[in-house]
Amino acid sequence: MIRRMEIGILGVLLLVSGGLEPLRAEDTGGDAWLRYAPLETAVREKYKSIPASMVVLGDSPVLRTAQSEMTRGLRRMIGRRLTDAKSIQERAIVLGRLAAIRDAAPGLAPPATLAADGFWLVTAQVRGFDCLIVTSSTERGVLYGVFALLSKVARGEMIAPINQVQQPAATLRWVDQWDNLNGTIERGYAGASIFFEKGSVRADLTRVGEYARLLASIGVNGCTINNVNADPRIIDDSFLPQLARIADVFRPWGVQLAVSVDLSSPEALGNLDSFDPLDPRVAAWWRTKVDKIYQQIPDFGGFVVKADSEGRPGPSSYGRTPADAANVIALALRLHRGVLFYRAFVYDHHLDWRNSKNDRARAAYDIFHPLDGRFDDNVIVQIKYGPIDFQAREPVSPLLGGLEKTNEGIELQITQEYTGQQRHLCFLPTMWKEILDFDLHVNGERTPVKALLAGKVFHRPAGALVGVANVGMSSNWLGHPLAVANLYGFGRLAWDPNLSAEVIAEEWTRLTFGNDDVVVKTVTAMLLASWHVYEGYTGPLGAQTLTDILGSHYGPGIDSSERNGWGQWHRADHQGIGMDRTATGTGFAGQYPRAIRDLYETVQTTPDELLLFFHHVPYTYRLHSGKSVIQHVYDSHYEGAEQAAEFVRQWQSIEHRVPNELYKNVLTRLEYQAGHAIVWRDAICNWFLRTSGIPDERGRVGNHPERIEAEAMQLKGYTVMEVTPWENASGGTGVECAKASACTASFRFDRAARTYEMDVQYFDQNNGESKFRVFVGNRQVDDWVANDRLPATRPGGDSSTRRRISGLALRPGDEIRIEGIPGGEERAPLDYIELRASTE
Ligand code: GCV
Repeated sequence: MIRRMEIGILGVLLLVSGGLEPLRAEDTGGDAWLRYAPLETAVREKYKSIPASMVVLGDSPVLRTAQSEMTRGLRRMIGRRLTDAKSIQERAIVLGRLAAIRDAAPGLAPPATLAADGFWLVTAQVRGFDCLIVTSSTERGVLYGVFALLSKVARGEMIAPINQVQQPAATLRWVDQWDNLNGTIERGYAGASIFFEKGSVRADLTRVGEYARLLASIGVNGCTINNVNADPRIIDDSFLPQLARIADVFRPWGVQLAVSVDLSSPEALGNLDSFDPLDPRVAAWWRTKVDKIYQQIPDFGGFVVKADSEGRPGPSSYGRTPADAANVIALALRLHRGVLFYRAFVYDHHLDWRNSKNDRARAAYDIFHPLDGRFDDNVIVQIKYGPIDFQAREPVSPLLGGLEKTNEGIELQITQEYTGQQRHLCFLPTMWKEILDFDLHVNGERTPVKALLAGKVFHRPAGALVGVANVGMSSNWLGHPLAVANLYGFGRLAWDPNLSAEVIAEEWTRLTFGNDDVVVKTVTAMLLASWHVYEGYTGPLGAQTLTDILGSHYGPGIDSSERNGWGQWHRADHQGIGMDRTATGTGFAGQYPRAIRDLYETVQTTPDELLLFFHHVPYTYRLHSGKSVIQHVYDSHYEGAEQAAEFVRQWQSIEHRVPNELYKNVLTRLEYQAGHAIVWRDAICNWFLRTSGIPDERGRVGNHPERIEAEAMQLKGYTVMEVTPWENASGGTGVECAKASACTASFRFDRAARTYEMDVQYFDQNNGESKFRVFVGNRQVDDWVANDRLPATRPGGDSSTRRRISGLALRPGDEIRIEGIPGGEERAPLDYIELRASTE
């Protein structure tokens, strides 16, 4: 552990050696990638030509924000104290909308096409003075330009001379929050809501302002603040002044406020006996409601609707279509230039699993494709990237290619619901890039998803990228310090889907950690590898994330998807695995344009990574890689778990290059992830070994010579417990202590004398805090409290975790004893210990 003084010395060393001023622990929180750390003297030299005076043409909340952000950024990074001037009388930074710039500098030739929110950064002479101009057709665009310029400075990029235009790909770049009015967040993994508390909007909205600043810096221009499983009260008349407070905080950052609404609101709030979208009383109710909202929030963005989905009320109650439901509200919004996002996540979660023709994946296309052209122009159909639900791997939703006369938006998930819940490192822009670049070949033409979303292919008035963010009160917004890269990456891709995942990862790393090349290289490499690693140990070959789909969506739960109506089936039996979605099966592949349909219809042409999404094959089926399916399952899980352990080593290699507190925080998470990857690996491999009866060619699965099962130890007080499902505990069982006092599990060590690393695998529930102590003979070698907040109230794959004790000197005959004292409802449950000879 480095002490504070040593950090100081380290900081001085880094400065002397030419790096950025070291990142301080307090820099890693609210400011995220906007920390504007002071640049080292040699780097500042690059920016010495930046003018010392700033002229802002015009006045508005957004322009004032742009001005203060520029002032703040340049002061902190290069020590430049900008003076404000009214007009251009000397070298100046000039901020303003195009119209104002044209007046002030008639000689300038702005680019012919500067789309709304797009900006132009240019160095030019104005009235004989060298100026650095940031301009756009909108004020928001000017703010975006300021952020872009500051980002370049932070990353040490040259900014003079400059002549650069940046345009957003899609008009609507929104984030959705799934916050509930009581302050919780559905699928939120970073603390309480920044918006709501105990049924009201928070009194202190400081964090909301900070969030809006982050969003603006990546070009996000709208934020829906509440759960799509909406509480009707969100638009109750009495609530509107509270919403207006949030809009006031968003406004200076150019972020439009939006809310999710419950389709039955006319009934729930309006005392009507119906919410039938074709009932004129319902239409009138929405009109009045929307007018009232705009009276208080003139720049209100619009609504998001989840209907007829997972128990939400919807137009099907009246035999109406999603288009009927969307249009009645959209009409009310249109008068105010508001938009309506109607989610295509509509499906029956009571499907008959016995019917092999049933397929949840078909639902969005089956319901929405026939309605193409029936949605009003201010409606955007919001489509999850895959046909199921944010799995670690899914094919692109065919609906994205199935709407030609309807605005469409893609829904990506920043919050890692099925991808490790911010406890596992999983950098998602790598996945999103594959989706956005995927060419759907609509009408036989080149039609990458990103072009469809830009609205260019079918000349739509709007297109959208929406990210479900679910940031919370956690000081770093998303819980895992490295998960923040996903929020950054979403915004960057929404702005420019042509950016590569590599560029985004590197930008974020530089902005967050500084320009130390070793850190940049290491963190970037970890980010870029992480999605494949996560996929590798959680779900093979497009079988989806094999998690507990009925509960937490977190740990392994291979069979939980089967024999129920939720339709996340993989159909594994003792002979084979996979859903037949071809013409002989559910016909889902037929929803794609011909070239893609043909690709997926045929088992030989289907890419390995999606094989089981489209085909049911025997375990012995040979992949393009030459491996059998079953061996791939084993290998990918072993490789994935090894690579997760490698993240720990990679992070350790930059120990003295990042602040100690941040270092420890990330290290703890990566070590946990490496342990949990083994839980995943073992659960999946053991389950498939038992189900298929085909052994691992390399003999690893089911063989753990370094493991001593708790149930095989000498138990005092502890009793053997069955864990359900069985594969989530080693050997299917563990031990628990049903007493109020201590229980012990012990064994005699019988291997060679030397130093060992010992992992104690135990279960850490969130409904109690057990205490553990480990002894070698009479010597206590470790103790800890099981007080993590894992999403589990019982022993199993969600709660299974490990304690690593390093440098343990052992001799044959030593007694190793684990003492567990239950706390609350947690009975100090243990699974096994594993002993490996230390390598150091
Ligand atoms: C907000 C999944 C999630 C739900 C979520 C739903 C949706 O099913 O598990 O928590 O509900 O998707 O996107 O509407």
